[in-house]
Amino acid sequence: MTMDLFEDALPPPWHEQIAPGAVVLHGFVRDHGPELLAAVNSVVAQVPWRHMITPGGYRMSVAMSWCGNGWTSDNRGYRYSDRDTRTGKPWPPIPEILMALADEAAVQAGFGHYVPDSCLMNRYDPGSKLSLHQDKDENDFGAPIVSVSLGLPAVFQFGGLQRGDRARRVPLAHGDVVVWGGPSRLNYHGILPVKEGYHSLVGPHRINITLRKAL
Ligand code: MD6
Ligand code: FE
Repeated sequence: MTMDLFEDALPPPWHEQIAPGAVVLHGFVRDHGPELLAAVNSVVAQVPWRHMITPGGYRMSVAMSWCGNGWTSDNRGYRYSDRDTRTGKPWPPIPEILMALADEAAVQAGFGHYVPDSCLMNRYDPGSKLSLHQDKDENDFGAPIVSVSLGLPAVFQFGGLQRGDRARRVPLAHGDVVVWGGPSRLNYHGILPVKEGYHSLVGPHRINITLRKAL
């Protein structure tokens, strides 16, 4: 007789390639939720969640915070900066646990050691979504992006280089990490509306953390 009945019904961590240069490390940080959430909260205490306005004038349903090089706006729109250009105050540094996670995930995914300089955080409440977009405001497309999912599950859409390309749907759960670069670095992607729910650690939210080389 085994003790299986007493264990979580979660599958063991596994790696899934979803496109050339894009790998999902399923369950990679599943056991580190409390520390990661503490790191998020320490940043949010300094850079409160905010709903950005898109270049087209729409308020995003996703709330954002950041550290390292974050967003700042001027009369030409948003851009990455190491500080809030309106106050001159630097954004908080990227917490050590997130720097370590980014490096380990990039190595596991085959990209080698990684030192990001930017960390964007997204909070999705039920119904929030992120429409198909490209991440192209970074200066270095040679570096991967490490993307961490916490809390409520969501469906990640992953398309091609043209907005109209067929997008596959990838379910992401609490603790999954996507590492993404190389030939699919500029592919369109998005998040379908998050379903109602309650996560025992995170509550009624999904939180996504992306670690990047922006400047
Ligand atoms: C999200 N992520 O998962 C949204 N972008 O909430 C992104 O838009 C994203 O996960 C670039 C690379 C990885 C990502
Ligand atoms: Fe993105």
